[in-house]
Amino acid sequence: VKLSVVIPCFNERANVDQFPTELIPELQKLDGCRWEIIGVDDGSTDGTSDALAKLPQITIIRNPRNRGLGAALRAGFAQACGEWIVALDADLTFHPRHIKDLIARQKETGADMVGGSPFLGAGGMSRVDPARRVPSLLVNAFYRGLFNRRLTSYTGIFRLYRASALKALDLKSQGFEINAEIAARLHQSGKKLQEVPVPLTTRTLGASKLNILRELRRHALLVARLCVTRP
Ligand SMILES: Nc1nc2c(ncn2[C@@H]2O[C@H](COP(=O)(O)OP(=O)(O)OP(=O)(O)O)[C@@H](O)[C@H]2O)c(=O)[nH]1
Ligand SMILES: [Mg+2]
Repeated sequence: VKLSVVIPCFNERANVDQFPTELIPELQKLDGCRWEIIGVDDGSTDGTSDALAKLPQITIIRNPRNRGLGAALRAGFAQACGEWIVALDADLTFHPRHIKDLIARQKETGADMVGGSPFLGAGGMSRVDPARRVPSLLVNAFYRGLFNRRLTSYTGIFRLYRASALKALDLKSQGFEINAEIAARLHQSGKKLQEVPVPLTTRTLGASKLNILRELRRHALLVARLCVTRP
């Protein structure tokens, strides 16, 4: 098996500098699994690409201009050659040590997607600012209603995907709503979705890229698209 770890990075130098101690050892511990890292540097101006270039097994996609998280993930997925794909935040708020939990659940269940959810059981959000936590709770509650509570987290990035199922989707999102689009489209096409509890912490290095009003608008447009078109 081969695993592609896709990491969107927009001005994340300080975090990427932690990857040799925080990410690489976790990948090396995965038994019998070959892996590659796809870093998508989306017009960073802080030397993110230079930090990515120091990593083993890395492919870097460099966008000269910032095109948003959705476009970055789509480019990363298209480049991935693994049979399995993990999407991971650059800011280490979901820790790479939990990649093995996603893989274990996939093996138990045969799922096409396994999400890491802070809303499930032992997951939890530690030290996450209420201004960040409340919109996330509301948006997820909305998607849960729309999709019969199949998942607890529709907006989280940290997931394992069967590459063939993910690549079959015609994804359109530009921003952070891409994670909800993927979960919704896999649900609509009858794929098997699973979750494991994973803690979400708050970023300690670098600045947030999230603009809540812009992303809420994008979620509203996504919901309209999901209701009108089917995969
Ligand atoms: N390639 C790319 N990555 C992005 C873009 N915006 C955000 N990201 C990355 O997506 C991930 C999530 O962004 P964050 O800024 O951490 O957003 P968040 O997790 O909702 O908010 P905080 O953790 O509170 O900052 C990080 O790895 C970012 O570097 C973008 O426009 N392009
Ligand atoms: Mg973050």
